[in-house]
Amino acid sequence: MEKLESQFLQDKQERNTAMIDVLQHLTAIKNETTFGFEDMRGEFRSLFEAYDEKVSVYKTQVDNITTHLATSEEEINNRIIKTMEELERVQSEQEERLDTCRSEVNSLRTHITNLETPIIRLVNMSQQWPVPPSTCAATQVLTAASGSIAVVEAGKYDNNIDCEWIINLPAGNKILLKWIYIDMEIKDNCPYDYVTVKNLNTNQLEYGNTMCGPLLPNNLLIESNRIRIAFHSDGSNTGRGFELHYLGTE
Ligand SMILES: [Ca+2]
Repeated sequence: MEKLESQFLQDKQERNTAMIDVLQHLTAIKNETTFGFEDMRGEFRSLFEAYDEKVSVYKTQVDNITTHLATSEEEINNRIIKTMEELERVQSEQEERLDTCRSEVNSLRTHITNLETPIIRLVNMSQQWPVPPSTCAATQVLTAASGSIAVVEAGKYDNNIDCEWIINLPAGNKILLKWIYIDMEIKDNCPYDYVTVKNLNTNQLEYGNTMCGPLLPNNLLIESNRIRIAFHSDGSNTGRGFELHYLGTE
């Protein structure tokens, strides 16, 4: 009986010891696990904080880029609008210039056409001129629509002569002059022998001055129905004088 009791007590003690061991072991596991959780928590917290910081940086960058893009878009739009306005202005200017050029070309064309017809008629008439020229006399008034004027028909003119031809056509006519030849004593400003053409409506000298020498004056359409052609020679040196054809044109 004593032996059984002793055996029972020994077993009980051994069980207690084993239980204490198990409890200690469990406590150690619990402690380790707790520490582990705390470490993990700390790590997660750091990770979240770093993540938040990065997100904040990215967000700022995205905001900057968005603002920049909006500004750039506005600038680009403004530039496009300005460029379009400039293009429209240039186009408008060019159209205006083109209109002016067209108008000038048209008026020039009209002017040429107006001049062309009487010149062609006069050239045709000159080629088969039937009328002998009116030669030098004190004063001759010519009212025919066309005619020929010469100081002399042939040879040389005399010294000390003055002659004038007044061409008097109906109002509204213009007078076209075509020079055939000119040959008279030459000197600067033509003080000795000379011919002049005066517009009797304006009292202005056509060609600007007296003419002499051998240089053929340009053909001229005078905007007047009345002109005076005058010739003068001094006391020495003569020539063939001049010949011209005239044509009245409306
Ligand atoms: Ca002379």
